[in-house]
Amino acid sequence: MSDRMSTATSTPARNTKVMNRFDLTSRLVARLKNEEAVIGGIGNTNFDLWAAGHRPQNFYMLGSMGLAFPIALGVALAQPTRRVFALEGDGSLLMQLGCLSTIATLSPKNLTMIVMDNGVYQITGAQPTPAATVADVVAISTGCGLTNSAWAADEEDFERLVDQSLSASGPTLIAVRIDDKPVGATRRDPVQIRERFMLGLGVRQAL
Ligand SMILES: Cc1ncc(C[n+]2csc(CCOP(=O)(O)OP(=O)(O)O)c2C)c(N)n1
Repeated sequence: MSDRMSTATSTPARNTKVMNRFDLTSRLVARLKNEEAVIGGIGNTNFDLWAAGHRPQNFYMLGSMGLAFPIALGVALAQPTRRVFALEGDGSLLMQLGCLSTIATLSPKNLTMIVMDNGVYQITGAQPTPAATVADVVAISTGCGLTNSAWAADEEDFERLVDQSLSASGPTLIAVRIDDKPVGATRRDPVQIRERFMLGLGVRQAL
């Protein structure tokens, strides 16, 4: 095996603390002022977003992996004065990598993406994802043209990167290593989730 190949099969270089998704989600929610949209992906990101305190501006993806960032891109482009956050699991992002180069190309500066990397498809039984061994989501994101991409070293660094993203000149991707502690559950009614979100974003009037 060549040096290059042996490098490619080593664990990604992530000098970061293993943190907790609910704690980080709660830290993010605590920093929100009011009108920010937050999109949670399938998997546990949307459960912890719900558990951190439901807001009308939250959207919880159900059913399809990897759509948190594409949905957030749409919201960010449609409402450029609104800050948009998106939370996605590593497994889901790896299934939908095409979105990263699209987001880099369109470059909405009001978009902050957070990758919750536990190295497993936790919700379906903790099968390992490629991020557990070979794939580094920050390296991939940077390679797709998202130059504001970084691993958060610890909780304080996470909060610093979130704050920094608010004044960045383009989209930001923050990756965090997390444990696989179990989480709660959202109420799973897709129509209700969509209607509530559209009301929350002011694009639909209450009946
Ligand atoms: C196209 C597709 N394949 C498989 C599934 C089944 N599935 C739902 S969530 C999930 C794992 C999600 O993993 P990750 O995004 O890393 O989040 P975590 O569960 O670790 O929070 C899988 C395999 C699905 N919903 N859609």
